[in-house]
Amino acid sequence: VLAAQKAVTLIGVPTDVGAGRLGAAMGPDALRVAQLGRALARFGVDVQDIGNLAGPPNPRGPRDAHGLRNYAECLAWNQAAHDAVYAQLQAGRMPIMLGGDHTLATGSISAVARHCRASGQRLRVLWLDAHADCNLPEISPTGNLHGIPVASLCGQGPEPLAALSGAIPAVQGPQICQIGLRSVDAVEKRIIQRLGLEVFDMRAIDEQGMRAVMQQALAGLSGPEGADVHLHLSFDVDFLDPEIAPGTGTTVRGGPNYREAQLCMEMIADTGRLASLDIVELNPALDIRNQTAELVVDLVESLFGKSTLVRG
Ligand code: NNH
Ligand code: MN
Ligand code: MN
Ligand code: MN
Repeated sequence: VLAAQKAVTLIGVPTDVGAGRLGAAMGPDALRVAQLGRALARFGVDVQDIGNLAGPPNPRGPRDAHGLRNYAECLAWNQAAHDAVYAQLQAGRMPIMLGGDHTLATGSISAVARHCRASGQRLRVLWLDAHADCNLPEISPTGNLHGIPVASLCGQGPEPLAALSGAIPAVQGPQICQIGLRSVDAVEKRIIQRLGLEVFDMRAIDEQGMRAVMQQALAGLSGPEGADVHLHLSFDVDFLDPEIAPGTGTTVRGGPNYREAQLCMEMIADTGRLASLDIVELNPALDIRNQTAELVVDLVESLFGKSTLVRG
C-alpha cells in the first residue's frame, strides 16, 4: 500500500530494551502528544491508531555470553513488531511503526520482506541514521541490539532474529541505502562493504548536497520502472542534527539541518512509492518540550506530500 493510497495504521512499540539508555519506550506517546495521527488525517489519510503492542519489561541486563544485552526481550519485541506490521500490510494498509529503539526495524522490515515475497514486489529500504547499525555481537562496542538490525536483516548475527521473515537473509545488502552516517565503528566499515550496502554518509551530503544524494538514492523508483517497488523508510531520529533534534539517546553532531531533512522527505514523497515506515529512537526523556516529536511530525507531513507548491 502506498502513502498515496491513504490508509495508514499507527503501531506503537514502546520499548528501549535494545538501547543503552532508558526513555525510547515513551516515543509512541510523545508522537501522539505531538498529534501525528491528526496531522496525517489533514491530508485526507484514513488513520487508525491500534495503540501500543505489549512485550517484556527492560531488565537492563549485562552483556551475555554472546556479547548482547537483553537479547531474549529484544527477540520478543521484534516478533511482536513483525506480526503487527505484517497483519497491517496484508490488510492493505500502510504500517507506521512508532518506536521504540531501532532494534525493532528487524521485526518491521522482516514483515515487509515477507509481504514483498508473497506479493512479488521488489523491496527497497532507505535507512536514515547517524549510525550504520550493522554490528555483530562479537564486535559490538556496547552489546546494544539497536546497533545490529542491518546485520540481522542481511542474515548475520543471532539466527532467530535473522530468520524472522521466514527466509535468511530477509534483505540483500544492495537493497538497503543508508543516508546520513557519521558515526561508524571501525569493524562496521568492513561489514558495510562485505554486505554491499549503498551508503551516502554526511561527507557525501556535504560534497554533493542532499538533492544529488537523494536523486541517486531514489533512482529508478518514480514512474513505470518503479511500479513494482515497495519503498520502506526506517527513520532513526538521530539522523537529524542534534541542534534541531535533541530528543534521542545517541546524538552525533553534524547531521542534516531542518531544510536538508525536509528536502529528503519531500523527494521521498515525490516518488509515490513509500509503503511502510519506522519512526525510531525518539527519547522524550531527553527532549525539550517535545520539540523533537513535533519536528518528526512536521517531517512526516512532508513525507505525505505537504510541499509548498504544486510542482512538475
Ligand atoms: N554503533 C553503536 C553500537 O553499536 C551505536 C549504535 N547506536 C544507535 N544506532 N543509535 O542507530 O552500539
Ligand atoms: Mn506492498
Ligand atoms: Mn539506528
Ligand atoms: Mn542512530
